[in-house]
Amino acid sequence: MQTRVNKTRLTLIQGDITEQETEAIVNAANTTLLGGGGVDGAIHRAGGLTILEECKKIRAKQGECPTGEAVITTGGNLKAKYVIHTVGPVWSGGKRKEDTLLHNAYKNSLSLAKDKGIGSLSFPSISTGAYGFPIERAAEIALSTVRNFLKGYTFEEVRFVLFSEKDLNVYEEVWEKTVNRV
Ligand code: AR6
Repeated sequence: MQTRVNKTRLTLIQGDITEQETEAIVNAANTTLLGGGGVDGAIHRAGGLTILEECKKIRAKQGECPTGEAVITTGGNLKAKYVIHTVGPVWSGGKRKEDTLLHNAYKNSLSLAKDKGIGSLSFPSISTGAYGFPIERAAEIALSTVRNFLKGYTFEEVRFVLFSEKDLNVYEEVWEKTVNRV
């Protein structure tokens, strides 16, 4: 699905985020910034060791990356020039500020992209894999955070890359609902 939010192209597709040619891709990392499974593992595998080296430098400077925050490295061997590493919350029932923290992860990634002058970026579905965040609730937060950000800023494109067809359907349905609510 492709649509426009003001002047920004918003795309929802099924695919592998490591193959995207947007200027940046977003990684669903953990606070250590040292890699892991899921998207994180795939990005480090495809991007090569440069990304890990840069993550280590960031750690040496600022320590771990708190949940909801974001940092940026180059894209190593990826098509994308940059990787924005953000940390989503671990789902633990919804009473530990998970919604706000997930919102912050998207918002801080978008702000970092804006500050760097990045024209296009791809997001995975942050926190809905190993971290167990219910996907429909996560999709509502992801899409509304992006939509609000795009009220005040224009990218060429913001893309959501969903790994499964099922996840893509959830995001598309949530998007339709959101649009109709406006
Ligand atoms: N492209 C796009 N989406 C993917 C890909 C891919 N190549 N691989 C998996 N997904 P997860 P989280 C989907 O677990 O929940 C890591 O170990 C996946 O199907 O990657 O934020 C980190 O180091 C799911 O829908 O991220 C952290 O410790 C979504 O990406 C922890 O997992 C997110 O799943 C973060 O957990």
